[in-house]
Amino acid sequence: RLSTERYYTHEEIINYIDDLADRFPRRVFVKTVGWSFERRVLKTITITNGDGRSGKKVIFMDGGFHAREWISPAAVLYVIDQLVEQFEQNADLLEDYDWVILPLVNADGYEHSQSSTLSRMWRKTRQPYTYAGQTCYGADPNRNFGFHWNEEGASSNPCADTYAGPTPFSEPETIVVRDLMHSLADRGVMYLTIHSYGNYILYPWGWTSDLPDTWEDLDAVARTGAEAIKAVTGTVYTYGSSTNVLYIAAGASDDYGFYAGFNISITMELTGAGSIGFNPPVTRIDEFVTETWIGIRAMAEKLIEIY
Ligand code: 0X9
Ligand code: ZN
Repeated sequence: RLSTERYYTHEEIINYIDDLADRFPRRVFVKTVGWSFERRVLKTITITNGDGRSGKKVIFMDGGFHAREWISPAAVLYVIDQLVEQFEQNADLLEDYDWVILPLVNADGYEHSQSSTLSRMWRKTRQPYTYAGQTCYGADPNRNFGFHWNEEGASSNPCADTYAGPTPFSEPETIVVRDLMHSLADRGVMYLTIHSYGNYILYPWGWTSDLPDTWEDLDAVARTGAEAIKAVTGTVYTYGSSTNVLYIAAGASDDYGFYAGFNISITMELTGAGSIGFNPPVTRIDEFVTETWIGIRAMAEKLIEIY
């Protein structure tokens, strides 16, 4: 069973989903979707109710874009655990929807941030970029998507934490997410990407302060998630468009997913504040991932009601 008492390594995350596919061969499918720059394997887990019906609508979720946001892959694994191991309680979420989940996008950065306390706050990927005789590592995967790329809230400096990369999709990891989005787009109803921290439920746009035409649906889903969490744990999540409630930042995956055809696209910034920040103590992982699940479950239920 999944442990919420420690943070997993990349290898443990892969082993965990591979093991579920072995144990639940009718309901769970694991697929290699690519490799990171340093050749770590990237795998998705597809969770179904096992009825064999193909062409269902899809919820696509990912985690671990930013290396230091360790609670993100932990929360995504907990969602996987609920949908697979607690299937009976969650069968309604899998009746007309399949869930496709990529638990760890930035495998290289994540491993780097676990390698020493000096690297604990690493954010980006690990591909080296040399500029004016200086080598710096990585692009910000959440500034690397090819939609209004590098327009606002991103940097052209390879040494900056929000480096957009030399070109859109310069990182193998963002190519993997882009290609998954396009391959799922005709069935894709919701894209959920899990970050930390700050307690936000964000929807497009993040490249402009304008709202999409369908902002009321986006707002209804986000509000449902925030209200569910508030009701159960008391934690207050702020919801709204990325630009309007957080800051403007172009080239992120949420805007790209919405542009690619997902009706609902949400970035969740999980709990972690003050001295906890990016580093929730292992004793609180369980509390934060169960809280996240309450919000995600409520948003999925709302989605199923609307679409
Ligand atoms: O800046 C980001 O990439 C996200 N915040 S984080 O602290 N996890 O780095 C927010 C992204 C919100 N979405 C857009 N701006 N499109
Ligand atoms: Zn992040």
